[in-house]
This record gives sequence, structure tokens and C-alpha cells, in this order.
Amino acid sequence: NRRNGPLQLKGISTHGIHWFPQYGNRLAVRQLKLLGANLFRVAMYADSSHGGYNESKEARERNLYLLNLVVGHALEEDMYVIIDWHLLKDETPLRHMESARSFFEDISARYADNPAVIYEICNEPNGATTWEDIREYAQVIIPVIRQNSPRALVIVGTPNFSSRVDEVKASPLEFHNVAYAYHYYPAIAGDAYIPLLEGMLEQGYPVFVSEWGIDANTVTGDLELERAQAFVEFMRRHRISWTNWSLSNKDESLSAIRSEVTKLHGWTDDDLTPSGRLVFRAFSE
Ligand code: IDC
Repeated sequence: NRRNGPLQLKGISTHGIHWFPQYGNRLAVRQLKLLGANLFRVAMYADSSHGGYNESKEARERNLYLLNLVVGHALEEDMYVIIDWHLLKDETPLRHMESARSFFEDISARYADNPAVIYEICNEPNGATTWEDIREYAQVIIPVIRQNSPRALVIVGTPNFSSRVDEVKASPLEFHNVAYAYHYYPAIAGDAYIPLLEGMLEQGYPVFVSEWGIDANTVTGDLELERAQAFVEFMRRHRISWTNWSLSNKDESLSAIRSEVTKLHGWTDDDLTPSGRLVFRAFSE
């Protein structure tokens, strides 16, 4: 939308695709689109435990099957889609770099040159993982993707659960069309995102909020709805693209759908959690 400046992508993420694949159905995606979303994130846990992609051959096949099914639905509904290598428990992307390399080789061949497909190559590096480790991984994976999709947008995770986006400044990547991930959970980060992200943007670093979720204040126990709304407005002002965590009915505050609701699309306000209501409204704000 050129009249309003650069295109801002907004949408929601699946929960782990191996846990809640049913929410990636075509009619659900269509409803999100009608509500104003233009982006859908498909989170494929890459871990070697809990059914993640690197757990076993069977887990790989199942995850891949579900990922492609849901990516297909998003593309058919004319959405941008993030293919998320959801690194979490394994802490460093270097641990499964060979597996990631062949995954991104295959998946970028499958969606070669499709401008709607965005690659998120490591969700949340954590533990002792440094930006230099992530950089080493990115230097291998990005060229693999670019062989098939020279112009594809690639999102790169940052240290400490994609919260330390500023650490990339020490040695930024030299590829074009790369964005750095910043993940936001208000009860943890509070208002610290404001100076952090403004500092990044002023210096011209592209930031992508590929995950944010509405958690509860650790002291009062109240949902951080006000901070969440302020964050949405901040991202709109700065044209930062985002996907919220997550589209599922798991019994946790981050879910968009109430846990008692079994509908898989056609949701009304009554079916949504406080988080879901805020996020679904934000698609069109
Ligand atoms: C959480 C899910 C939760 C699941 C847990 C472990 O909401 O149901 O049990 O993962 O797999 C992240 C991660 C994201 C987390 C989310 C909330 O990217 O996988 O999902 N979160 O904890 N980073 C910060 C928060």
C-alpha cells in the first residue's frame, strides 16, 4: 500500500504446527484475511525433542507434511507466509545446521521465486548462543535459500530469545533483503522496546517482529493489554511488520481462541480470548 508508505505485514502465528495443525485450515486463514491480516506464520518446531522436526525421521516427515499443507492454504488465500524454523529448546542453530541446510534447500526449491514466502531461519536462539554463532549459521543458510529464491526476504533470529536485536550492530549481515527478529512479551520486556527499536530504526536496521504475545504481569497477574495495544500502535507508526503468538485454543493467555471453543473458523468475539480480540482488531487498525 504505497499511499501509506511501506507495506506493513500483520498477522498471526500458528502454535507448533505438530500440536495445533487444525488451526491452519483454509477457512481459518480466509477469515484472518477478511479481518485485514496479510501475513500468516507457520511455526515448525525444529527441536530434537517434543515431536520437533529433528526428533526422528517420523517427526520430520510429519512436520514437513503439516508445514506444506498450511503454507499452501496461506498462499491460496493470497497471504504472505513465514516459514519458521522454530528453534527453541536446542538453543543454538548450529546444533542442527546440516539438517537446516537441507530443509531450506528443499523448501526454497519448492517455493522458488515466490515473493509471498518469507524464511525465518531460527526462531529464538538462546542459552549461551551469541550473535557470532547466529551469524555463522546465517552465512550458510541464506545463500542456500537465495540459490532458489534470490529475492526472498529472510528473517534472522537474535540472541536471548530474539530480544537482543541490538547485538547485530557489532557485525551486521552483508546480504540484502534481510530483517532481524525482535520478539516481544510485555510482562518480560515492559517498555524497553521503545529505545531499543527506535535506536535500530534510526540507524537503518530492518526489524521484523515475527513473534509477540500478550502475557500476564508477574506482580499483579493482569494481562498486559494496555502495553500490547501501545506496542501495536508503535509498530504501526514505525511500519514494523508483525505476527502474534498464537492461533490456537491452548489454555494459556497467549492463545487467540478460548479453550472451551472447538470451532476451527467462523469465530465471533465471544469465541476469542482478550488477546484474540485485541489482535484480530489490530489486523485492520
Ligand atoms: C510456547 C507455547 C507453549 C509451549 C511452549 C514450549 O505457548 O504452549 O508449551 O512454547 O514449546 C516464545 C517461543 C514460543 C513459546 C512462547 C510462549 O517462541 O515457542 O510458545 N514464547 O512461551 N518465546 C517467548 C515466548
